Amino acid sequence: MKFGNTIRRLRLPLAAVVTAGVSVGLGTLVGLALPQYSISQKGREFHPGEIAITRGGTIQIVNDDADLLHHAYIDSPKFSFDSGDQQPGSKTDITFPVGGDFDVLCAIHPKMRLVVHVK
Ligand SMILES: [Cu+2]
Repeated sequence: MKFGNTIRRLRLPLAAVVTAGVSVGLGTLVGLALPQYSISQKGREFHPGEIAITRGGTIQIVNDDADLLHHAYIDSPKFSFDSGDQQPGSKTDITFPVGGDFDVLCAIHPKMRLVVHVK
């Protein structure tokens, strides 16, 4: 990890964020400084199942799957995350500080997979 490098990269224009061509059928972008993408977990699936964001971006995973518990996590050499148990109705933010392609998985439902491309 070279922090100098990371800091330099963070200065990339955030305006490039929205050009990722992602169709987010969910949620509403409300003019926040940083775009926040909303991911549904209905039917034991992430919707959308794939998303592209820029470094420093945040996605929000919403457990809108009735009374089911989910448990989102990322286990990669570059970046790890663990939501703990996601209670029904809860919202979990994940901010990606580094670039790369990441799988968000569910510890309870092995078939659930969300691919996040961070540029
Ligand atoms: Cu799950």
